[in-house]
Order: sequence, then C-alpha cells, then structure tokens
Amino acid sequence: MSYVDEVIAKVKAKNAAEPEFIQAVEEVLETIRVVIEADEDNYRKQAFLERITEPERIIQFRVPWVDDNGQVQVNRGYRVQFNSAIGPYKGGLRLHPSVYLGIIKFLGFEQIFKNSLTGLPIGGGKGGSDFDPKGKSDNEVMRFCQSFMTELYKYIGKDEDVPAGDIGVGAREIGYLYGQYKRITGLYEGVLTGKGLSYGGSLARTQATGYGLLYLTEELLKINGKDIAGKTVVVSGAGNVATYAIEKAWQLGAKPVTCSDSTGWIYDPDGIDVATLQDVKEVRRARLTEYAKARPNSVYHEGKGVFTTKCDIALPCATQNELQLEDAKALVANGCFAVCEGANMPTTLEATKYLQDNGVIFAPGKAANAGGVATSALEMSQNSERLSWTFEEVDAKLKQIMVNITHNIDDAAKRYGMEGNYVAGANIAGFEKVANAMKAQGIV
Ligand code: NDP
Ligand code: 2IT
Repeated sequence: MSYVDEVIAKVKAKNAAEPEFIQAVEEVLETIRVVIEADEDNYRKQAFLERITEPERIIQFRVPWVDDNGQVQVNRGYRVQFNSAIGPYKGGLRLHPSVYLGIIKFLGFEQIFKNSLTGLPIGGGKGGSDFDPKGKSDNEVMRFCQSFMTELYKYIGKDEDVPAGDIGVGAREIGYLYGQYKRITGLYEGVLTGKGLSYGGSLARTQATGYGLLYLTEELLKINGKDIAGKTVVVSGAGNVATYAIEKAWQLGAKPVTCSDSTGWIYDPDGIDVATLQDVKEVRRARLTEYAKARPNSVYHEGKGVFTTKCDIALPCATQNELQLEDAKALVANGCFAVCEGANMPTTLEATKYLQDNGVIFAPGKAANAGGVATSALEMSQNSERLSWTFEEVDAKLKQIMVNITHNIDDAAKRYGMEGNYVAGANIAGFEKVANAMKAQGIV
C-alpha cells in the first residue's frame, strides 16, 4: 500500500467519529500524493504524515456561566494547537451549537495550509465552543466569554497562540474576550485579532475575508481569460464573510443577487443591498425575513436553495458542506463557471469533483478565504510595532497577498502537471513551506 493510503486509513481508524476532520485530511493527502511519492521512503521513515495530521496539543475545558435567570449553564470549550512549524498558532474561535472536537480539528488542520499560503509567519490553530450566541443577551454573551477566557488565557499569548473570530464570534465577543485576558494577565498585548479600532484592531480586518475572496476571484478569472465585471454572483451566508464579499463584488462591477442564513435565503433581482443586510444582521441580529420586508422587490425562501439561482459565479460563505452534489449539478446546469469558497470547506468532496470535472474554475477556501487571517497577521505586526496603518495601506497589502496566493496555487498545480486544479495547487503550495520548516526542526 502506498504511504499516503496507509496514513489515510490510519487517520480514518483513529478519528472515526470525526467525519469533517477525515474529509479535510483526505482532500489534502490525496492532492499532495505526487509530492510524497517523489520521496516516499523518507516521508514514511520520518512518520511525516502521521505527525502533520496529529495536533501538537488539544485543550478541552468546562465553561460554566450563569444565565439571566440565575440558572447555571455548562458548555464545552476547545483550542486545538495544530502546527507551529512556521509561526505561533493562529486561527479563529467558533461559537455554534454544532461545534465538537471534529469540527475544530478540521478547521485547525485547514488553517495550517491556509496560513502557510499567506506567506506570513503563522502556524495553524482553531478553537471554539458549542455555546449558541443566538437569542442570548449581551450580558449572557459577556459572562460566557469571560468564563471561556478564564481557562483559555493559560494557553495563549502574542507569541504563542493568537485567536480571532469565526462563526458566532465578531467584534462584540472579541471585545469581551480581550477585556478578560487583560484583566487576568495585566498584559496589553496583541493576543487576539479582530479587535476594535480603539484598542488595537486593524483597519480593514472586518472587511478582509470578503474583500480578499473577491480579489482572488478577480485574479483567478483573469488567469482564465475572464472578467468579473458584469457577472451575476450568488452568495450564501449573511455574516461577516458574505457581507463584505457582496460589498466588494459590487465594487468590482459584478451583481450579487442572493444571501442566506440558517433559516432561509433571499433573492434580490436588484442585487443585495449591503446597508440593509448590515442593518438586519450586524445591528439588529435578526432573520433575513426582515431584509425582505425592507426590500419589497426581493423574495425570501425558507430553507436551502441559494445554489439553484442562475449565476456566473458562486461564492459559498456560510459553513462546511453547504454545497452538495445536487447543488453542484444545478450550478453547472445553470451555466455557472466559477466557484470560490469564502467559508471553510463549504463544498463536499463529491461536489468539488463534479464541478472540476465539468470545467468549473474552483478555488478552495484555504486559498480563497485566506485574506482574513492574513490581515490578522497584519494586525499582529501593527500591535508589535505599536502603530496603526491606514485603511488603504492594509487593503493594498491584502490585495497583493491575494494576488500572490492566486499565482502561487496556479504555479504549484502547473509544476505537478495538474494545471487548473487549484485544490491541488493550494494544498501543495501550502504543504511545501510547512514541510520544509518541519524537516528543518527535527522530530518534534
Ligand atoms: P458569521 O457568524 O458572521 O456568519 C455565518 C453565516 O452563515 C450566518 O449568516 C449564519 O446564519 C450562516 N450559518 C452558519 N452556520 C450555518 C449552518 N449550520 N447552516 C446554515 N447557515 C449557517 O461567520 P463568518 O461570516 O465569519 O464565517 C462564515 C464562514 O467563513 C465560516 O465557514 C468561517 O469558518 C469562514 N471564515 C471566516 C473568516 C473570518 O474572518 N470571519 C475567515 C475565513 C473563513 P445566521 O445568520 O442564521 O446565524
Ligand atoms: O478561518 C479563518 O481563517 C478565520 N476564521 C480567521 C482566523 C484569524 O486568525 O483571523
């Protein structure tokens, strides 16, 4: 049996109850097979793939907090410090009821290669909790965040591990987490990114993931002789990534016509109005039915369905495995020619294969959504030098990073005879730097 197949089998056996983690590992190992097989005996002897698929450290903890009725609630907190070969652990915190260890491990594993692709010195990590912020008061969210940080602070630090936002963690949560870290440790340091602008945050971090997604999409289309201007874009999600993807799509001359949340989705024939979306989701924290009320030409549908809308480009920006085989078939049948992932692993393996087999330009999340973490690393740089850069400066750096990633993944795919396979290109380019650093640092 080949070494890659041996390790895939081992990972499946050891992590049988974690399908999302297995999915992420399988996708990476299948596409770096060409690299491994060129030096297979050495990689096997070094147990290289066993090491890269095993987190350096997993921290799991109890998070007790008191709700507004005086009832004690208990959630489970996690931080997976996956790989520190190229820098301190870096990656978001997710608060969602679906969170369990397998979700955090898949996200942490993806983060290793994503962070490598940014070209910046950041290792891979991820954390979160099964706490559901929906319907909680500000005080409940604060008490949860304080309790979460009261345990987490022991394991993080500006040169050690730097968490940030993800699903369910935005400016409000980062503020509460930062306040508690500072209170316990007495340190005013860049231990979290995505901070508010008045206490060490970076301009353009809020917009960075969505904007970066569009910078990469624009460049990838250029490489393929296409132009984003005038194209119809379907977006899923209605959170941080989706909102700023929609805003930048407009700025590049495209027309975004959908968004979605966990209960339904919107089709707006006039294009999604960013100010209305922000008011509904960022300010009122309401459902998308409120968007439809504010925009009478738009239509609200219950449940799933964004990807059945006719479009040129699809940008899944909500959550893992939201774009399934039947969605991929609908996209292809409707003439969609590019899918770029704003979310982490939103496309199932079989849907990805279907899109690629049908000639759709497909950019995986670890490349396409890397603008968020890249800008987090720029926030860390600003914190270290105790300076803040202008919006234009950060945005220009973000754009350059996304353009570089686009060409690096294109080149890596070509180098290994897989031109146009950006999944392979991203995994190989991300892997090479980490592998190099791991080899140099010995068996650790
Ligand atoms: P937000 O919490 O801001 O928004 C998430 C959106 O997706 C919401 O509209 C939410 O619906 C919807 N959603 C979440 N879970 C589900 C689900 N299980 N089923 C259906 N809809 C769901 O998160 P972000 O925008 O930050 O994150 C979106 C994706 O992008 C995630 O995959 C995240 O890992 C990834 N990402 C985020 C980055 C960042 O900088 N924030 C960076 C790189 C990737 P509702 O409004 O009902 O809650
Ligand atoms: O998935 C991701 O890259 C993020 N949620 C952002 C991580 C970060 O550290 O900014």
